[in-house]
Amino acid sequence: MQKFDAIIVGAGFAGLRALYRLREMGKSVRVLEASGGIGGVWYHNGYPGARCDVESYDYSYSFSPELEKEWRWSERYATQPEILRYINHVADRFDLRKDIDLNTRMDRATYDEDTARWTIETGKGETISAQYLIMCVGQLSTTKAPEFPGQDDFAGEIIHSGVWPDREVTFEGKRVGIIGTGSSGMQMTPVVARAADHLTVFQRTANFSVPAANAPVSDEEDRKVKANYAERRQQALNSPTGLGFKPNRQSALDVDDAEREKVYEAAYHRLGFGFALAYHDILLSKPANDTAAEFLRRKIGALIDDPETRDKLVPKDHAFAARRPSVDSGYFQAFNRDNVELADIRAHPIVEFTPEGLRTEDKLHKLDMVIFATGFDAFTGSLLKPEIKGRGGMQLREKWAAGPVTQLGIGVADFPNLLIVVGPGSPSLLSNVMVSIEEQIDWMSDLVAHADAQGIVEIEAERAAEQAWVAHVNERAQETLYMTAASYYNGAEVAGKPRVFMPYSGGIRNYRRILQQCADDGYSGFALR
Ligand code: N01
Repeated sequence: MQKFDAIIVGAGFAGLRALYRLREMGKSVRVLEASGGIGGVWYHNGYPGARCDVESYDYSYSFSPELEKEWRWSERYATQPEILRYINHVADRFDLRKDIDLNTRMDRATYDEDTARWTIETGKGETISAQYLIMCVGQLSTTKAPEFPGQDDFAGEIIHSGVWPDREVTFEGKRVGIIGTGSSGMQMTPVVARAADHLTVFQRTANFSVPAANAPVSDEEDRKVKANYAERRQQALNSPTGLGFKPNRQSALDVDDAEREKVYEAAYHRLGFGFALAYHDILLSKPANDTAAEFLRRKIGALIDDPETRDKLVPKDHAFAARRPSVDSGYFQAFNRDNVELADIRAHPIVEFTPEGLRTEDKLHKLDMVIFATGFDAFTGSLLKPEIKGRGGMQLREKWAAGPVTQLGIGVADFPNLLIVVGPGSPSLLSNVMVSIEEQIDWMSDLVAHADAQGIVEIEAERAAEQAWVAHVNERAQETLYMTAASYYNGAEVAGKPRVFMPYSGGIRNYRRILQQCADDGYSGFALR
């Protein structure tokens, strides 16, 4: 049996960062990656128009000033191919590939209480022993797709945005349908619209979106960012969501209409996702939120020519950002094209596939290709896919049957030496995930170093601490508007999933303070043996 200090599951941004750090500490490490390449979600989400909606300079590693200096982002919001090039560059530059096993899925991990080690079984039939099992499997990496009657009889092609095929997909001369209007559907719509003969977008819920205001990065801008990079990183660490600009601390209700309009107008044209931070209480107070939502409804409405289409596309049924808003590049404008049609499947649901296309309650949509942009089993999907057995054979699936339970989003009682990166209970998808990844991995590595120095072989979350943390995560969520909408933040995206709030909504800065306090208190809430 092969033996390592740590097995890392997943070779996305988190997995590579964990590998780099642990190797730096002199640990023997292996990364198991189920797919044929590195990059995690950026490997799989190669759909047209895929790009990051966090600015490139913020959505990048901060651990190496040399890397920061030498990498040149070409656009303010990087496309998926550019991000994939970046992570491949990182892997080569730091010689990470030699410790990554591609096409190797972890099927099972079993904790051995006598040796305080995990026994890991892979899809290749290997058995590996490791002291630490570090899950870097991503929050949006297990796709979900509805199954409609007649799907197998469809004569055309069906593709999911989250497992985009590794070959050229063309739309020319085709009638294409996109199901889903989250970030993926909204990003691909304008690109597919330009190429396809005809595009039908099947919308169940109208979603808020803010323009990306994407642009090429000039040499001067690049120089400017790099000259103050450390400051920008610090800013992100001290912000609620890990974005590199100063959030407004004012209430939207403390200013007059004209002033508010001015602030929203500036944020709308510049901040993208950061529009939600235009005032500090947009996600805390419904009246404050109403001002932002009303502004955006006006903006969105003004982009759409046809009144009936406009009425369907303007979101009305949830508070702005209570569900994840999108950052788009011409989504709403795409519906002004003659070849683009909106199918309101809230009013007329999809009934079935036929060999010719999709039948909704009101008509048959003839299609050559259907793209499912229907999202993911978020937060827990990929953590619960393998069989993970802790103390006494307890399964993580059993332990989390009523929703994920963690200490600080990192450790789980009865699952010693299991460490989760950007999992449920951490700021995760409510933050610039790159900031969260680096923060958590550095903290975990310090914990491991502390354990080593003290001769400790087993790190385990304490049950009481775990319960207190879950209660705190819920309390913080109750202070916000997140629970007023059904979304993947609260388990509504998968039928039968526990309806609990998954991420920590207290912000990056608070979370950092809590982690620091925990470390200062000798890693309180973790039993170290
Ligand atoms: O998935 P989603 P996504 N019948 O869950 C609809 C990140 N991301 O892949 O809202 C019909 O947001 C569903 O309808 P409804 C980002 O965090 C980042 O778009 O449930 N429709 C919804 O419209 C994002 O939030 C980037 O009523 C069905 C859509 O499918 C997350 O990934 C880019 C349906 C799913 O939307 C997920 O985005 C892309 C059904 N049975 C994504 N089931 C970046 O830029 C679902 N839908 C970094």
